[in-house]
Amino acid sequence: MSTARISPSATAISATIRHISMSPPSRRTFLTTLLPPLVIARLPRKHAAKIYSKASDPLEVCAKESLASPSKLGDCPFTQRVLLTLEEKNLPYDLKLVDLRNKPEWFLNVSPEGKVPLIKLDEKWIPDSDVITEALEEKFPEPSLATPPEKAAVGSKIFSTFIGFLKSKDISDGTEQALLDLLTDFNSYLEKNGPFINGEVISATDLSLAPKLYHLEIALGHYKKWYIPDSLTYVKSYMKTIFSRDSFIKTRALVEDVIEGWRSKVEG
Ligand SMILES: N[C@@H](CCC(=O)N[C@@H](CS)C(=O)NCC(=O)O)C(=O)O
Repeated sequence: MSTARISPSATAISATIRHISMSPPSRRTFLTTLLPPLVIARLPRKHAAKIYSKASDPLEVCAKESLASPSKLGDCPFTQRVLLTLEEKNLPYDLKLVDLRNKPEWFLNVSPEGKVPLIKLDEKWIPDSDVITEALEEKFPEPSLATPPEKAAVGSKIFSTFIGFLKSKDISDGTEQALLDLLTDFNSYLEKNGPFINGEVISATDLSLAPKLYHLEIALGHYKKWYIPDSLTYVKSYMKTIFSRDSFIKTRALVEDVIEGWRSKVEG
């Protein structure tokens, strides 16, 4: 009689952490495994550096767990920004989903502020999407996602202005107009400089802004029946283009999570 050995699943080991491997090993991971170090060392420096600068093991990322569907990715735009960066750089990663309503001890030990996203780089857990995306750009420079400094602040006030409008209970307090003005400026910017913030290529600033526009569209549509005017054609097509990229589809939050995530801001 034969016996089968069953290993406990990650879910069984921990109710609050779940691991989801999001990518197969990249081509360069394959190369580092296949090519002996001596061969890599003999390659022209440019190629050798590229091969060595790829993560061979999946990078560990802590992300918010969905409220609507446990064991799915939750609704954090800062986490999506980090995941989009990993996807666009073709870096493999393992997600550790954290229930933010019931933060596990191990998570609080590595994230003193108790916030996601968090990534493990060189054996250290690093918090904050600004710091993480900069570190990824430095460590894995290709393909480059760097936005030229003079364009890095484009659209940066849209998110806080959207929150002001979402929370507003007074229709004449100017928050709607403030958001409309910023979106109109962004539309003009894209008309002259688009289709992305840095022209023809997607870059870090798009990956920061797009998840926030996704939240804006869902939350304002749901709570205020407010939609970005069709006349802002460049903004509309910018969103459509980015929202339909594979990287975005793979890392976006569920609509019901986004709605639930903003409820306290609207009602509170
Ligand atoms: N500035 C941080 C903000 C991160 C942040 O606020 N994350 C939220 C989730 S979207 C969080 O972890 N909040 C803690 C909580 O809900 O308890 C970044 O850019 O990473």
